[in-house]
Amino acid sequence: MRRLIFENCHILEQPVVGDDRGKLVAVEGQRSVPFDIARVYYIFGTEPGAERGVHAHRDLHQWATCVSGSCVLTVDNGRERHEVTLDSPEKGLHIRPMIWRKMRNFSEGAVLLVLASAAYDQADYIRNYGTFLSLTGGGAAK
Ligand code: T46
Repeated sequence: MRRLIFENCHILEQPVVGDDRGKLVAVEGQRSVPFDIARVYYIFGTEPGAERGVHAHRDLHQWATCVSGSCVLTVDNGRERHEVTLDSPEKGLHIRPMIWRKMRNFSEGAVLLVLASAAYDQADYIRNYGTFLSLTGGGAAK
């Protein structure tokens, strides 16, 4: 199921396969997420009060889910800003290119799993919010 956060930004819920042994979610590129999966990384051991992200990507698609614990992801397209709580391995946020993101409020033991459409590339990052706004044509998001 897709739930719209704003244009270009959706929560994608994944089907859960469950039986009396427990649960399993399989995520497949071009099927359960709308891009080929080129890279997987996960963030864990986050220090209390830490903020991560605080950038946008030019071309990268990502799908992020907390497979354990929770965190709050703020997404901003230059015009609108929303907070999404990731607190279930059954749902994740599809973050398209040109979305400014910040992650915070990691619970103890949180593990944020991210599937990405391309290999790690520093040149794809936009780290200056003013540059991001000039590229999106937005004013500061409310
Ligand atoms: C994003 C959010 C959600 C690598 O060597 N390879 C990688 O694939 C990644 C993602 C990071 N790194 C290195 C680069 C830095 O030395 O790991 C270190 C921490 O990376 P960064 O400060 O970029 O981590 P976050 O949590 O601020 O951002 C990450 C992703 O970089 C970013 O693409 O959208 O998670």
